[in-house]
Amino acid sequence: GQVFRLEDYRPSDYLIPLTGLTFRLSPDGTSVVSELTVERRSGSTENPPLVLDGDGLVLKRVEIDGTSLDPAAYESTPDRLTIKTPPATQQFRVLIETEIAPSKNQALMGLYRSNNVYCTQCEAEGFRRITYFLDRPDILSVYTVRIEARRDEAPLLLANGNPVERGDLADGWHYAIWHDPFPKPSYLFALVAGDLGRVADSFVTVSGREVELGIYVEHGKERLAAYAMDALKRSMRWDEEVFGREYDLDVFNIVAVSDFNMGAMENKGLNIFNDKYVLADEETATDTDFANIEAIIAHEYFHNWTGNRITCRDWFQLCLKEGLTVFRDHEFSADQRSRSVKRIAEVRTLRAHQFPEDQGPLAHPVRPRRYREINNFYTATVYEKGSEVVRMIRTILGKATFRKGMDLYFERHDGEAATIEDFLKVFEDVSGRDLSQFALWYHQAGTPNVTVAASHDASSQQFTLEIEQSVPPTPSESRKRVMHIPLAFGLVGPDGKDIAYDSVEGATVEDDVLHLHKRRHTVRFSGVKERPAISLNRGFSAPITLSIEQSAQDQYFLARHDSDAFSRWQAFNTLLTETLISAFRQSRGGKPIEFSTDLLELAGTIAADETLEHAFRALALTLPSEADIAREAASNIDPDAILAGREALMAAIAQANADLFTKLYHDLSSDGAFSPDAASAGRRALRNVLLDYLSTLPNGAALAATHFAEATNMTDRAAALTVLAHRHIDTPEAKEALTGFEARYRSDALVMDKWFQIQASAPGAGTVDRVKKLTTHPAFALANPNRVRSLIGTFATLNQTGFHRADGAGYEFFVETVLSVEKRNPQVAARLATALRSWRSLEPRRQAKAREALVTISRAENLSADLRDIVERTLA
Ligand code: HT7
Ligand code: ZN
Repeated sequence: GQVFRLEDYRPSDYLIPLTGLTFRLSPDGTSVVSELTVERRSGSTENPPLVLDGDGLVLKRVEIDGTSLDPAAYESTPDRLTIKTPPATQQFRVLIETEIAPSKNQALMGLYRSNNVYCTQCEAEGFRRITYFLDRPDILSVYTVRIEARRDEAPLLLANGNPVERGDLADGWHYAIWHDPFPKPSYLFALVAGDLGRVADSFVTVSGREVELGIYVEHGKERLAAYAMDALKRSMRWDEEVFGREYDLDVFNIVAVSDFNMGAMENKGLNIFNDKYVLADEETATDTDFANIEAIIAHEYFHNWTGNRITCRDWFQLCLKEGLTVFRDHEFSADQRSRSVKRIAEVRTLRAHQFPEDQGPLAHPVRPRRYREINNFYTATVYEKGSEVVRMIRTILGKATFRKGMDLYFERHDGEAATIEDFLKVFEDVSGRDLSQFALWYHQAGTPNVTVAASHDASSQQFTLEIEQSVPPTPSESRKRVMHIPLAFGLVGPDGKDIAYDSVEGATVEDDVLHLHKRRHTVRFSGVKERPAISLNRGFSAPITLSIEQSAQDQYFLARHDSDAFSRWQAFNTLLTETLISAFRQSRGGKPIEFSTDLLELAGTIAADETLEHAFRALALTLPSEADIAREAASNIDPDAILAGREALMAAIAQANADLFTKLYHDLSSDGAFSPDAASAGRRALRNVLLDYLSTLPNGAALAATHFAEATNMTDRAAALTVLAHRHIDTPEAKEALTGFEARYRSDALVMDKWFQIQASAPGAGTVDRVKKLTTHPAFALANPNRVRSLIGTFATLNQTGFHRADGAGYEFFVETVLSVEKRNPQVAARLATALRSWRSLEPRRQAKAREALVTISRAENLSADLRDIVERTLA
């Protein structure tokens, strides 16, 4: 396949200032007439061929300036239309008619059908599956779109921008015209046509303009969009208040569809969502679902400024919109909920998804320099690490200067297709700082390691840190440069308060942030009478791995007393992780597993500490996952031994705190009405974590069965079902709960996804066969990405013991499934295949089986570019 390189970027010879599109919609034969105003790039006196992108298109006709084009004057293939000698005028008009078949489109890119609704997905390169175009993000055009459809089939006709006109046509057809005044790249084009229910509301912007809001869902599901609508209005207000960004069209529409490759899409004025991220009520959605809906509604809305008004020059700049918009949605959720709890959750996600990517064969810089398939670069690195990089800019500049930089960014680049260099430049300009070393965070792949040794000298009252950074090699980048790492810190005194020091030398310190610019630093704090405990990387100020030589005593102390909530969580989590790694090694060596009573007691202290938020306590008590343990242990991984060690620690903590946990569990039962707010969700989270512990004790299955039977919301019901299916699968209680759940929700696809997920993640050798059998369940469909992700994706990413079964049965099933998904939807298949990326850290026997699986995929016939790219990089 072709390799695209950042350094090969050239502006296009032609621009398309205006685009008119007319769709005559029919499932098997939709006509698309595109009328383009094409312009030569200013200053250019030549008229080179006009080469338009296509993808599987059928061309019907071409006209230039109103005259049909002689077939000798152009060349067309399904993937390209070349107009050999365009008119020599500065501007000319091109008319192109193509025919497409939305009903046959199973890749869900371009124009397709989901539940009989016509919808589009154009990012990254889907527009070329609709019509020939300069399908690249630096070609900004003003679109006018006319949609024609049968009124009975599609009473609703939506496109980007503002509605202009609608009316009837002959033979039961009708039309609507939409105009989007803001120039946009083709990847933001969208159209929806069908028969949907509507939830209407309105929003008055800060300057007093009224915006009509609409959320469109399947008929009968309108009630389930109430939470999403509320989240939308909160997002709109927040962006005004925190970033000074006002909405700019008369309408803002969101459509929920059930077949969607990703979470949602920020098309200008017409966001299209995976219905999983719109529909919710307490009966069907968990607290995590509510939080995700809030975050994704906000994320897509925030793209209106970061992505749409200012877009990307090319796809190498993807993090310009994605990292920044993730940062904005993180800040929004932090303001709506608990900031410290949100931060802990973010870091857990980063470590679970981005660290393994950065530390494995698929590692790439936040701004990659090359790609073969852009769809494979919508990654945790671009999104989550991209957000962390923006957060570091704010840490370095301070909040006020950061905001000035953002204001300048919007002022300077509105209406443009920008680059990471443009983004960094605004912050250099407002701060007067040189960010060239900092820019390595965008250009250099890999997670930096920072090692720290601390020492105190009472006689000279000096506290010294020996700090060293290193970035491990990553594919095609063996030598790494030294990075600027901002580490927020505190020196914690015996009373738990941060102590003051007289002066510091050896590194720059500003506002309790230590700035590392060199490979090694010796940092000396003077005027430090007593040896403090060092709390480093507070709030996770830099996305690094940190190893500090620290006594267990200090770690316990920080876990009890650090004033920074994140670091307090981190200290306890580090204690747990170290314990679990040694438990894993003991279990692998066939030794009995023992735990320190201090640790078991501390778990009880945290659980009962009323000064801590419920959600914080729930997060602290959630043991590192099997995948977390595997990642931290790094090599020679045996998932069975990891599971055994983790289960042993669960049980030991539960036994040591049985009475306390039982009492807390009962005290936390809810009496009032359901609310999805963060405080109520926190109570449920803590109670459900306690259930998990208590279910390891005698009568655990009965307790979980009662929890299940008495649940009045999906959060509690799913938590109980998980405990039953994961820890007590062979009991009658588990069987009854699984059947009861299935009977109750059989016709609700999104809830059935949870039923698939819970079973697919059940540990143990038996799960492979159960998952295989579930692929024939009537609620399962290989063509639907949500179903595939729930059953197959969950099995491959959240089931360490099942997927990595020692005999390779998990892999065999996986390979077969990935290859059948690929036939319809290469993008979803490629993403599934990334589940094998950490194969080299497995113990030798599993490693060989995993490699065999990858090789089998790589040898399949007619492998898609998407899947080939992932598999070849994973094996390299
Ligand atoms: N910007 C959106 C990306 C997206 C996407 C990319 C490739 C294929 C399908 C897709 N659907 C959505 C999502 C976002 O970050 O907001
Ligand atoms: Zn995004």
